Amino acid sequence: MRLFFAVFPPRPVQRELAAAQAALRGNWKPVREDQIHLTLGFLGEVPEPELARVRAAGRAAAQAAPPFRARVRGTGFFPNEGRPRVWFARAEGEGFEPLALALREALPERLDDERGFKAHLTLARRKGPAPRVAPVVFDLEFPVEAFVLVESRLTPKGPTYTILDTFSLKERDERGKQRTAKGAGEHPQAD
Ligand code: 2AM
Repeated sequence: MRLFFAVFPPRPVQRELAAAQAALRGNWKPVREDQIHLTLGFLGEVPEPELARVRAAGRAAAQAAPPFRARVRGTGFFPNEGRPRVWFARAEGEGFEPLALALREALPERLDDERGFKAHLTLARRKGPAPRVAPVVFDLEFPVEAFVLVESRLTPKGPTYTILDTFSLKERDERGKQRTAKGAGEHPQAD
């Protein structure tokens, strides 16, 4: 089974990100709106007997960061602007790196991508000749309270994703608890 760990933004955020895909011209393949996500770790093909270990790694990594807020502001290209293959929205958030690192430490033989972790949400993949897309500025924010383990099945119509497990991020200390306690919140939940 082909597996990856990811954070899925809420639907309204996915909708705004997908709206930017209208600017694509040529052979760019947009990511389907409800599949827009941020990969914390791509495991590739994993034999089924290893699944329990992968789930355990997810549970352990969920301790690496309390809930946090993610921000999405701008776009970029992988591997570079000159020969773009992936068009993405850059994500920031204090928990992304610790979570990706904790997963990598728990599953070093599966998550040893030497390119390093770059928090991003892929918006489109280039399949042939296509012009670059002008930079887009977003003003998006969303709470990250969990990440998921996803099974991806590749089909001629595109991938299908099945969520196998959800790992909630937990507040760990008194300070953290106060931050989200009713009435003491710095971040009113308007969304
Ligand atoms: P991407 O968004 O940068 O393309 C599922 O395929 C997810 O795993 C994608 O979001 C993809 O990241 C990520 N991924 C990382 N390495 C991959 C690889 N070698 N092959 C396919 N997907 C990979």
